Parts: sequence; structure tokens; C-alpha cells
Amino acid sequence: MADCIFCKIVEGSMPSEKVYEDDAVLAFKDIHAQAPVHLLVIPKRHIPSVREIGEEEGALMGRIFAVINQLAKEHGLADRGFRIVNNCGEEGGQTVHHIHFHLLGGRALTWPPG
Ligand code: DGP
Repeated sequence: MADCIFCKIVEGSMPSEKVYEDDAVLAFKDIHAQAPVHLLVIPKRHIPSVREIGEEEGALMGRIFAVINQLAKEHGLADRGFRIVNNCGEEGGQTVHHIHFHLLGGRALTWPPG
């Protein structure tokens, strides 16, 4: 999508600090880090939000969660624990409308979120 910031990051026309890439999935550092480790894991294909996820996306979602697990290990979070966040829609706090999963860790995270 032409006006999607994360599609521009996928294309390389917008810079990012990439930490993982394959043919379908990209992960990069969040520009507004909320924890010592704060990564965003996205499908390269433009999917606006979790509302567009159905069974057809099962393999892609499995790949995304496998990548999250790999990144958690690589960043020393697997044993300590971590949080995966998906914000959906206006009241869910979604600001970038290309589905993404936040991987947060490296400090004790509080609950409930604001
Ligand atoms: P959300 O509120 O769930 O839609 O999260 C969007 C996240 O994306 C937010 O934590 C900040 C991050 N972000 C927004 N623009 C950019 C950008 O241009 N580069 C990077 N690396 N992160 C961005």
C-alpha cells in the first residue's frame, strides 16, 4: 500500500533497524521503544489488522510466532519471559494500520496495560 509506513519499511524506501527477514516476515526495532527489547514483527504482505486474519492466514501466523520465539531467544528473553502485543483498531490503540506484533521484554512488565 502506497501510504503505509510499514510497507515502505518492507520495500526499503523507509529506513529501519531490521533484526530478522525472510520471504514473508520482517522484524525491526520499534522507533518508540517501551522496554529494553521492543521489536515489531510483521508480515511483508499488507494486512491492515487482526480483523482480516482467518484460517487462510494460519501458516503465516505460525511463521510469525516462530520468528517471535527465535527473536525472544536471541535477545535473552526466553527464560526471563516477555510479552507479545497486538493492538487492533481505534480503541485497541492501533496507530499503524499494517498488522504487527510487538515483542517486549528485558524488564518486569506490569499489568493491566493502560
Ligand atoms: P501500534 O500503536 O500498535 O499501532 O504500534 C505502532 C508502533 O510502530 C509504535 O510503537 C511506534 C512504531 N512506529 C511507528 N512508526 C515507525 C517507524 O517509522 N519506524 C519504526 N521502526 N517504528 C515505528
